[in-house]
Amino acid sequence: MTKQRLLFVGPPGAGKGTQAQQLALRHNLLHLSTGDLLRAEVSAATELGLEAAAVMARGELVSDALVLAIVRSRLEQQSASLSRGEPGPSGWLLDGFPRNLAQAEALEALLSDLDQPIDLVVLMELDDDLLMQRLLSRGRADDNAEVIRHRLEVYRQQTAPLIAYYRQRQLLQAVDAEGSIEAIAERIERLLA
Ligand code: B4P
Repeated sequence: MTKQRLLFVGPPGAGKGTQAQQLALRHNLLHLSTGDLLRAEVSAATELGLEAAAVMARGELVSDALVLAIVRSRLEQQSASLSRGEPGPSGWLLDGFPRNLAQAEALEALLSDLDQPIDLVVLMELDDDLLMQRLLSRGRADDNAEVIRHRLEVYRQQTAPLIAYYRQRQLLQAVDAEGSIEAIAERIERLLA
């Protein structure tokens, strides 16, 4: 059976969101992007959004408690709906979460409660120069050279340790994230079989 509980990890701009969205559609997976969920809270000007906005604009990580609460409620909802026999995706794809070891450990505990182990962690790898180019041309509010440099630094310090964490658990597969969107999608598909 195809792997259906997936994490996408990689530096900002590697294309996690781009690939995750398409893959989730192709395989009918629940797509949870913590970046998108946070941006939705910011646009709706909720209390949570107001708290997250300034942190995101600086290129730093929003608090673990806040992000965890969002992911936990979505995964618990899906699990409850599945156990009631309701139609809907049975697998999921977490994009941009976890982003540090504390989040990874909290996720491990949550997934053990739900009895839903991770099948695969996809690491998208790309050079800093290309990351910078892609993000500058995307032009989101947090995509300016100074903030991008800071996000790359935060990635190296806080997120990159996840590579060893998941490699040790034999879950990690790296993908070259340079090339066309279609070529990268094919590389990822090969890992799912
Ligand atoms: P995210 O929303 O996760 O975004 P990202 O890492 O910047 O981008 P991604 O890798 O998804 O790239 P994309 O597909 O868009 O994070 C934003 C912020 O949210 C963080 O800085 C943080 O503050 C907060 N946050 C999120 N999750 C958190 C967590 N768990 N804990 C704490 N804080 C959290 O692609 C980038 C660009 O490249 C796009 O323009 C795309 O069109 C282009 N592109 C994609 N693939 C391409 C290809 N093959 N060739 C050319 N261009 C390509």
